Amino acid sequence: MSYYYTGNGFQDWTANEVAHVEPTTLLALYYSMLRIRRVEEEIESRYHQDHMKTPIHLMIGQEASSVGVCAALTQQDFIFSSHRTHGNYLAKGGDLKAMLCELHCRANGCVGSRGGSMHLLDKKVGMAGSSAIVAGSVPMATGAALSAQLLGEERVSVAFLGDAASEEGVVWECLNFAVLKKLPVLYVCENNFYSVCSPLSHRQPPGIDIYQKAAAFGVHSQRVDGVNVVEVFQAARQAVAAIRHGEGPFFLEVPAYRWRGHHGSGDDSGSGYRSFQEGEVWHHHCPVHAYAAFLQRIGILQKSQQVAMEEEIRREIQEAFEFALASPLPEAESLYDYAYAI
Ligand SMILES: Cc1ncc(C[n+]2csc(CCOP(=O)(O)OP(=O)(O)O)c2C)c(N)n1
Repeated sequence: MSYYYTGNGFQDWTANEVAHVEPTTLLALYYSMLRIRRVEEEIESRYHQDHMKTPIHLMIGQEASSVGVCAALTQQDFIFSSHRTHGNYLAKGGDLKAMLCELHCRANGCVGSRGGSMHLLDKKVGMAGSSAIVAGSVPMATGAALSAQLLGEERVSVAFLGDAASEEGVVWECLNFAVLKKLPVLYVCENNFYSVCSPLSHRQPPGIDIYQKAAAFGVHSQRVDGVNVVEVFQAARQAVAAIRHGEGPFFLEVPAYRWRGHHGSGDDSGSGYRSFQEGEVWHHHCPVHAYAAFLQRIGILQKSQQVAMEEEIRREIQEAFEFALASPLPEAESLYDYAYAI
């Protein structure tokens, strides 16, 4: 559905529109999106081998929200993710080896093999939690923001949530509380228009957008083009600056299409709930390739640089998979470690 696509298309951009973003940042945004795309493609291509002992939820097509938002944060800031974690974690500076070890259920995974893909956590880089309970990230981020405020710590907390999460009551309780207390929290709604196989139009009434509902709670709220990483970055940067300045919570709705099925590998379009034609509209606005073409047009990305980036990422991914597959499985005796009650 191109309904939410704002039509900004990179073709129409001029260099002026990115004048306030350093060229090094523009390149870093591209590198981070490309890395996430290639990592997920590799995970997908190997998934059928069954070495990864975890369900997976790919976010190919949705890279710009993770990358644009996390580029506006410091390492001390916290993010909380849903079940669709890979992009959020890697964009926040996550360790690819630790992530792949986690997906392969290895002892040196970032959650010691306890989490799998849906429960990545790595406090070193501010990946403070993720939850497969839809909307679970929202109370966690709100609580972390309250804690930072009470402790006088200068930290912004971010909750990534899906469009279906906005149908959970806890989201609105949290928004109300965050506005009341002026909490340092940013809510990022990655709206991909589907809850598993259920389209947004079957679940929410037309004419009232998610970001408008948030605005009705008194949250500073905005919708940005979710295939345009620079637009996401600039909106997140402004929001984070205002949050640090004490202006209270912000909400960004970031629409972008999920190119793959809800979980596992492959595209399930055509299975009855959405069509291949719908996806094709979005494929023309690929957040990674359209951005690369734009950067090349304005002379910031050279073809040779792009080739070198691809090669560096390819090597990193290959090494990380080799590392994960050679890593030890957890010891049976460690089964009850971290268990609070047995
Ligand atoms: C509280 C709760 N209800 C239902 C589910 C089952 N479930 C898992 S993912 C999902 C869809 C989530 O959609 P959304 O929040 O839009 O995120 P997306 O998968 O599109 O990224 C559902 C309903 C769940 N995990 N938790």
